[in-house]
Amino acid sequence: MMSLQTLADRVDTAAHTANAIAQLTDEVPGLTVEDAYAIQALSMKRRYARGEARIGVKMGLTSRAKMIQVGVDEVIWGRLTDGMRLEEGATLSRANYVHPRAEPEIAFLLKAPLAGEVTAAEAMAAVEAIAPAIEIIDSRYQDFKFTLPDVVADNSSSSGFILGTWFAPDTPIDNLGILLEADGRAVQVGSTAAILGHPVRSLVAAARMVARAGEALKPGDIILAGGATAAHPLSVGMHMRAVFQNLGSVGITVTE
Ligand code: OOG
Ligand code: MG
Repeated sequence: MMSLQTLADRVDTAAHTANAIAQLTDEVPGLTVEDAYAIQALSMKRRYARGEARIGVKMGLTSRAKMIQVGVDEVIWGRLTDGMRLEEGATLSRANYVHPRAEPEIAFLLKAPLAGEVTAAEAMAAVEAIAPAIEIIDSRYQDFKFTLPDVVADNSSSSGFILGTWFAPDTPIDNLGILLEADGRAVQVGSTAAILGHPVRSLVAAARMVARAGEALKPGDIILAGGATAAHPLSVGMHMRAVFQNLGSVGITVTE
């Protein structure tokens, strides 16, 4: 069996250089989800060594639309760094990605730690603010095709995110309409209710899953709840905008 470090080096280099690779499970069919989270942790160590800092986590495959699009039906998580954050209204350079896609999400900002089994009420009590967001995902695997261990090892396709305006934590987010627009044309329509029935359930899952890895969600952490709709591919020149009922919009323009 290939060492987990070798596989971590491989996914990290693919992300760092924006080059597609074959699925790890092509070569290591027995790769477990546990191995995959260990590979993710090792690959993130390389990013931290390059100067990036962990600033939160992202949850993935928390809606049916997302599970169906990628053919994996388990909730997953990955780590977010300051290097992945893009400013609202800024540009994204297509050259830095393999095959980027955008998806509308809800972001939580924490004011208190969260770890292990917590209730939805306990999770909400730890929230400082809520924002609309776009996540940029970019699988490092050829053709955006992967199995569950592959995507987990690849930091759950994390590659960028853009946050809109922060709102008070008691802002209702259980069923807000969402429109994802590419150059002003609606490409996805959905609701925050698609995220596990309520985005707070994703925060509850984050507390549990991150604790299983021996870590905790900390004050100041940003947690992305997962795409409410299928993701849409980004191309050069495109203006991508997500419009959220009551929460405003978040946008990004793609350059070469
Ligand atoms: C995996 C990451 C999923 C989400 O919000 O569901 C994700 C992928 O689709 O490549 O970020
Ligand atoms: Mg996502």
